[in-house]
Amino acid sequence: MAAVALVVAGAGPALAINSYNATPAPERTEVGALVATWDDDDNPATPDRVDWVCSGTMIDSNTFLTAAHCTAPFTWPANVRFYVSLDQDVQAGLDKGAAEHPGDPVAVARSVGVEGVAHTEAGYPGNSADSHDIAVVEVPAAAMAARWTFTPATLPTAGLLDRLGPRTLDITAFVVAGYGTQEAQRGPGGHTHPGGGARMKAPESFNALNKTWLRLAMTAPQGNGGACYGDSGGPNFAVLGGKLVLVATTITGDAPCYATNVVYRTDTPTARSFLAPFVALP
Ligand SMILES: [Ca+2]
Ligand SMILES: [Ca+2]
Repeated sequence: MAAVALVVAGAGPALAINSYNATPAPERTEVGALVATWDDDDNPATPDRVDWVCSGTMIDSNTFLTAAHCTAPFTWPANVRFYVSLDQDVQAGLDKGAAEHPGDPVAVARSVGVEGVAHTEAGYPGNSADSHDIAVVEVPAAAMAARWTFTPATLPTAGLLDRLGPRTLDITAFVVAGYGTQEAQRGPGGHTHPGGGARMKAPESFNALNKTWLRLAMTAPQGNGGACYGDSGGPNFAVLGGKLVLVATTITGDAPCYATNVVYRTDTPTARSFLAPFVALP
């Protein structure tokens, strides 16, 4: 199992939300990209790298839900800075920003996003039963509202998926969203994101449920799509009573990521106790 952060992970899945059965998701105004600047060559004299690295979701006016493997301090150089962007096409914005602000990664990041402060669940990376792979980025509400109009996602009540149970989940529609891409093609001049960096969505269906994980089928023949690099931290919604409920966040999958999206539940005691200081839970 490989973590699916775009930059943090080394090798692994190769497909993406935008690879099959996926469509742009401009209506998912609450879904955003996690953008970072960091010293990627251990040389403070050269400019930091700037890129989108993960996905996430606004769960109230100032809290962006993402994955711990996207923010954990031990996975980053000490000078990392995080920004949240709710733009539809973050890659296009970064390309434009890079042209306008050469050698100034902070200005490039600010051209697409609002800077925030990451809070990573203290128990991450946990164990296979509970990875504690959840984090938030706290952003200034006024700056977010000045830049974007968005409706925060609805979180589940405690133990919602257990109460629904496999029979109901089997007939429930799921939607995954994120900015993920195929594995970045890196070269001496940087790298490219084939088709990635824009907000996409795809349908999924129920596969299995355990204490902290939900497994969602992303099999193409069934009409499903799925998640891959850069989709980490992004939302997996259950469609319940016609409304989208953010029941889990994208964490990992089976290489090469065409069968199952393995997502971390937001209705568990671990997730809820972590989120409680940041958001009013239902
Ligand atoms: Ca550097
Ligand atoms: Ca909040």
